Amino acid sequence: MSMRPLTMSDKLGGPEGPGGPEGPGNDTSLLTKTKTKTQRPPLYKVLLLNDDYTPMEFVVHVLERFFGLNHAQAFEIMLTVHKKGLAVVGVFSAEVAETKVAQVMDFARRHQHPLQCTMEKE
Ligand code: TYC
Repeated sequence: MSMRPLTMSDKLGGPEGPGGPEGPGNDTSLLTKTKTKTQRPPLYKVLLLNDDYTPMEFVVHVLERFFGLNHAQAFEIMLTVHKKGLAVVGVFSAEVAETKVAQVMDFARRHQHPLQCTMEKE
């Protein structure tokens, strides 16, 4: 029995690999990954500012009423503002921060206290 030597055209796995140029074993394609970036909305710090006239009890009440703090937390933040000049009382979305600032400013004005509340982008 005589055998001729194998050649490339016998497709048994020459330089191109088994199955020809794109066949199994010779995948030269690049993988494309799709990365989904989740967008977080910008956050805003709501700040309370110190002044010489607003009563401490009024500030504590504001913190309990509009920021959902318990009495101890409210008293602590009020004291921080009193001693340091200002404090962050919460971090919120733009819409919620704007509402809190407006509520505090309106409440202080109605009670004729000069209490100031502002917001700033984080
Ligand atoms: N400094 C005020 C006082 O001595 C108290 C105060 C605290 C006022 C916090 C404003 O945001 C404030 N009566």
